[in-house]
Amino acid sequence: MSITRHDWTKEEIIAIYNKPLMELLYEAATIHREHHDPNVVQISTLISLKTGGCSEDCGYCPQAKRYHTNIETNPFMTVEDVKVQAVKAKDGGSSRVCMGAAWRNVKDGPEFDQVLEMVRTINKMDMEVCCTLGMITENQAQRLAEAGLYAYNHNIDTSEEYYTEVISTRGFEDRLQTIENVRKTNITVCSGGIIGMGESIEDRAGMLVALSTLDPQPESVPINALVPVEGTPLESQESVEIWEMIRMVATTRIVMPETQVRLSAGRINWSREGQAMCFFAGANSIFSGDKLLTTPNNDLNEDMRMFEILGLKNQAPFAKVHQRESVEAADSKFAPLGEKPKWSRPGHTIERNLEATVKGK
Ligand code: SAM
Ligand code: DTB
Ligand code: SF4
Repeated sequence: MSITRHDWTKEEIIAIYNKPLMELLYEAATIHREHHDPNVVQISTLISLKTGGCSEDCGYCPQAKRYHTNIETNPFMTVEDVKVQAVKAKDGGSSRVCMGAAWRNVKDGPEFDQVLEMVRTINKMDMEVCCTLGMITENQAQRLAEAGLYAYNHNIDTSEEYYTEVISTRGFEDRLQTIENVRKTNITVCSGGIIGMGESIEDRAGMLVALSTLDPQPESVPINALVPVEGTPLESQESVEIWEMIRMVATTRIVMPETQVRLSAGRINWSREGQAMCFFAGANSIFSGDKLLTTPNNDLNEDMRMFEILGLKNQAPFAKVHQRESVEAADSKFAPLGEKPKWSRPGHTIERNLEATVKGK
């Protein structure tokens, strides 16, 4: 069984990334099978609570107001509308709802209170809830945790060196600080980045060093391929080839064996065969639904057909919590008395998780 290391160097990661593809795939797939069921893929659905008008200058982002992109903006969503979309997502086989807002950071007040209510509402539907709202303080993370938030997404996006080429309005350190704030609660960390922004392989490796040396490593790592959007500084960037995505997924899997690796933006451009190779290389999560935040995503029926062809099953909500709790229950005679399991969350018992069944397709 491969162990989880927190001391990966950039040189080691570059060497992995550049291995002959068949060797890289074999190594990644072997590690993947040691830690995960290779036939199970988790599905998340995105909901954009507040679209566009953002003050930041992230060079890839259609939601930054300074770039005058052609996106549909919307007023802050109501709890009722979110609930309707979450029901739809659950019916479509999703185990997690991820709510995004085009904010630099979270501000205490009525909108944040509404987000907390949305978190409580989705939690009651027995779905994992994730938020991506920009920077948050430790206190805000704690309030989200109390509402039942399962994961917080905050990407580092690229290497520390390349970061300043893409974003100037907030620093790499600020990103790490938010991740640290989330880590102080029982919310799981979702953090990854984007390839195809003009960065080098060294930068891709640098990003993986930053993520893999976190201890604990993020529980999920989204790998986005840049979706070039007209009006943004990166509008003319050439799309990444599927081979680069496969290499990036495989390398991520090798350096972060336990994490959930999510195929994120850009998936709409890939063939079923390309995606199948990504799953073989260790990807075990996708975003489903016809839209990401502002850009189109793969058709749900197409995705379900792909799952059928590949014999993939979608993961039940809280499957990971359940898995951890069973291991911990078996080991309990060795656990220090009174210690709370790392993965325990308010409102979720083993019984409830057992009720959640993995849908066939
Ligand atoms: N405003 C919040 C923030 O910046 O953390 C949350 C939403 S933001 C859109 C979430 C992530 O989506 C970004 O960090 C970036 O990695 C990804 N993303 C945004 N636009 C993208 C694009 N055009 N292509 C690929 N990924 C993109
Ligand atoms: C992540 O890493 N990718 C998702 C989610 N986390 C929030 C967002 C992708 C956005 C792609 C561009 C858009 O649709 O606006
Ligand atoms: Fe704003 Fe987030 Fe887009 Fe950056 S990535 S411009 S912070 S919405």
